[in-house]
Order: sequence, then C-alpha cells, then structure tokens
Amino acid sequence: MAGSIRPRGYPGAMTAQRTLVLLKPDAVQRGLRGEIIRRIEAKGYDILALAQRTATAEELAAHYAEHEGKPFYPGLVDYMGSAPLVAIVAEGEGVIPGFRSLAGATNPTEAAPGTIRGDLAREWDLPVIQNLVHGSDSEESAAREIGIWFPELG
Ligand code: DAT
Ligand code: MG
Repeated sequence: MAGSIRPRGYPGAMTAQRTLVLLKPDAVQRGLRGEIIRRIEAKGYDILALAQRTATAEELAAHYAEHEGKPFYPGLVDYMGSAPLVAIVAEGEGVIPGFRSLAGATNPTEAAPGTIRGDLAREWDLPVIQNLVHGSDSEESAAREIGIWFPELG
C-alpha cells in the first residue's frame, strides 16, 4: 500500500488510516507547533486527538522499544522526556506514509527541502538527532503507538 498513488474513489483506493504524530520537545521549545500542525491540516488530514504533556519513562520505553540497545537510545529517551511534547492522532487516506513524506528523512541535513525536517530542522552537536517530529511507520506501529499515547482511542 505504501508508495502507491491512487485517486480517491478508484478501485483499490486507500482507506482511511490513523497515525501517531509526536511534536518532539525541540518543536515545542522552538515554537513550531502551529507551523507543523498547519502542514498536517493543509495536506488535508484531520486531527482526531491532541495532547501536550511531558512523556513518562514508561511511555518512552514502550514507544521506542524497537531502538533499545542502539547507541543513541539513552540520549533519545532522555531527550524525549526532558520537556513537554505534543501527541497527535491524525486521520486520512494514506496518512501513515503521507505524514512520513511530509516529515522527510530522519537526518535533517539529508531531509529534502519542502519537508518539515528539511525546512525547519538542522543537526546539532548532540548525542541524538533532534528532528522535530515522529510519525508511525506502518499500520502495526500506528495501532501500537496510538494505544500508548491515547489508550482511550484503542
Ligand atoms: P524516524 O524518526 O525517522 O522514524 P528512527 O525510528 O530510525 O527514525 O529513529 C528514531 C529517532 O531516533 C529519530 O527520529 C532520531 C533518533 N535517531 C535515529 N537514528 C539516529 C542516529 N544514528 N543517531 C542519533 N539519533 C538517531
Ligand atoms: Mg521511527
């Protein structure tokens, strides 16, 4: 499903998906919440749920379980729990790959201009890449991550 482009209503058109977006602490601290949410809405996706809070160690351990043991993991969970973030559930046809496409590549130096990371983020001399946003990378991840941040939607 990811990667294919089909007009709405055609046979095989994508059905509505939900994805979990995080506006990471650098996005909040830099005052970029509105700019990023604007891009999500301008693309045509709906915001179903939105909450700002400081993530707990338990939420971050669950959210980033796939990265446990990697060299950047301690810096990642440390950073993500250091200040408030904004968790969002966005909905729309193809929103899982669509938001990843809006976000751009993980490394903001490599992220294409026009993307959130390409336009608004840069590298710093830090143990973890600060790249403003997280977006679920598959339907399985989206369901799991929405369950972590918004258990009431599960
Ligand atoms: P993405 O957020 O694009 O899905 P990921 O899931 O591979 O990327 O990694 C999660 C986050 O961890 C990423 O947004 C930034 C940080 N990160 C990833 N690889 C890194 C690395 N090699 N060095 C430092 N931080 C890294
Ligand atoms: Mg990821």
